[in-house]
Amino acid sequence: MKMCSYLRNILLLVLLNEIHLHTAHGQLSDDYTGHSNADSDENAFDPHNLLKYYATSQTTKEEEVYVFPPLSRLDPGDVGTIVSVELSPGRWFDRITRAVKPPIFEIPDFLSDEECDHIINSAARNGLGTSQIYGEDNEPDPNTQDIFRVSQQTWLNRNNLGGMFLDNLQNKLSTLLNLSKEIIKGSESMQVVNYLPNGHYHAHLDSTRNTGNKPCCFQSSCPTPPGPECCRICRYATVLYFLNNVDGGGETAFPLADADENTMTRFLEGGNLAHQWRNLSNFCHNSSVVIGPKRGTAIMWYSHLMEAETNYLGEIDDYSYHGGCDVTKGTKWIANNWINAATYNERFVKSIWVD
Ligand SMILES: O=C(O)CCC(=O)C(=O)O
Repeated sequence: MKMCSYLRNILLLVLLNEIHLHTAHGQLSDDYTGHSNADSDENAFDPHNLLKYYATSQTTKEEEVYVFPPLSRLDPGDVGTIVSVELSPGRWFDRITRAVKPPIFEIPDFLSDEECDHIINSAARNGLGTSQIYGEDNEPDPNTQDIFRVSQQTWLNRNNLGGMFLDNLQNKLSTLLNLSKEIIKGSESMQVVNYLPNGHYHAHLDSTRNTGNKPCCFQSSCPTPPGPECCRICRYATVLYFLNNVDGGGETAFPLADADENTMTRFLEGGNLAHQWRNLSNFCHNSSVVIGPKRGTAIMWYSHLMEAETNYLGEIDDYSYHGGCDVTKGTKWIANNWINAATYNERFVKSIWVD
């Protein structure tokens, strides 16, 4: 009896191994030929995970073995490198490297004036509310009365933006980031943010450190809005769009981009230095990368490393701290597209945003 079930498990393992490699390979050859596929690497294949997955599945039918597409990563080259990229048929854009650690790119004129207006108008129609910080109340600091994030925000989906607009944007993002369209479509909705004078967002990370065993929010059934008690935020990359020209201030700043290790160690020790550097009302122009808000420009950066052995979501990148400096005059509109990605261990779990 024992022998029988042993043989059945061996048979199952061989079968699932074949299905798994077939599915992962199909995904890759469709979407980005020429990239390494960690799952076809024998060292990366972990049969225990597959058996665990099978234990929760009802059948061995091929379509039930889902694999999240592996990631890729743009090579930034040196600071100042300009690469011309065709992001939609016949339309070329400059991709300028602004930092290497993390890779930060600026893409001027990524959105047209009409596209910027369309996003602002859709947000205004939807209505904006006071911006929140994930899982925390945005209360004033008791010592300084300083508020960490001062802005209004809303979320826009396909219903708000329209199918054609969103499809075009998602195609462009998939090409820009060299990531499968499935990853882009399975990512969070677009967040639109409006700042008035004195509005800002002090330096923060867009994603959560993977310390506990909580699932990624985009792969879990947490209540809305999700909180840190339930899931962690898994944002591999951010694409931020400046939607208008600002009369004064409103830069996006990265206080630690390309910093040396010593500086990072001192920052991570916390205390006064970290507090000062994160306060962009004071520190904005001491930051190593400061990008002025120019209508239509997109900034793109990675908040996580990519795990080299697997090509899935790696550690959070502490060099990616960033925020919005004080608006000193006028108003500032931006939008964020956060690109969610799975870790190797969670690669069999689909995004809740796709069917
Ligand atoms: O407003 C900016 O320039 C930065 C915004 C930001 O960091 C965010 O919304 O997460």
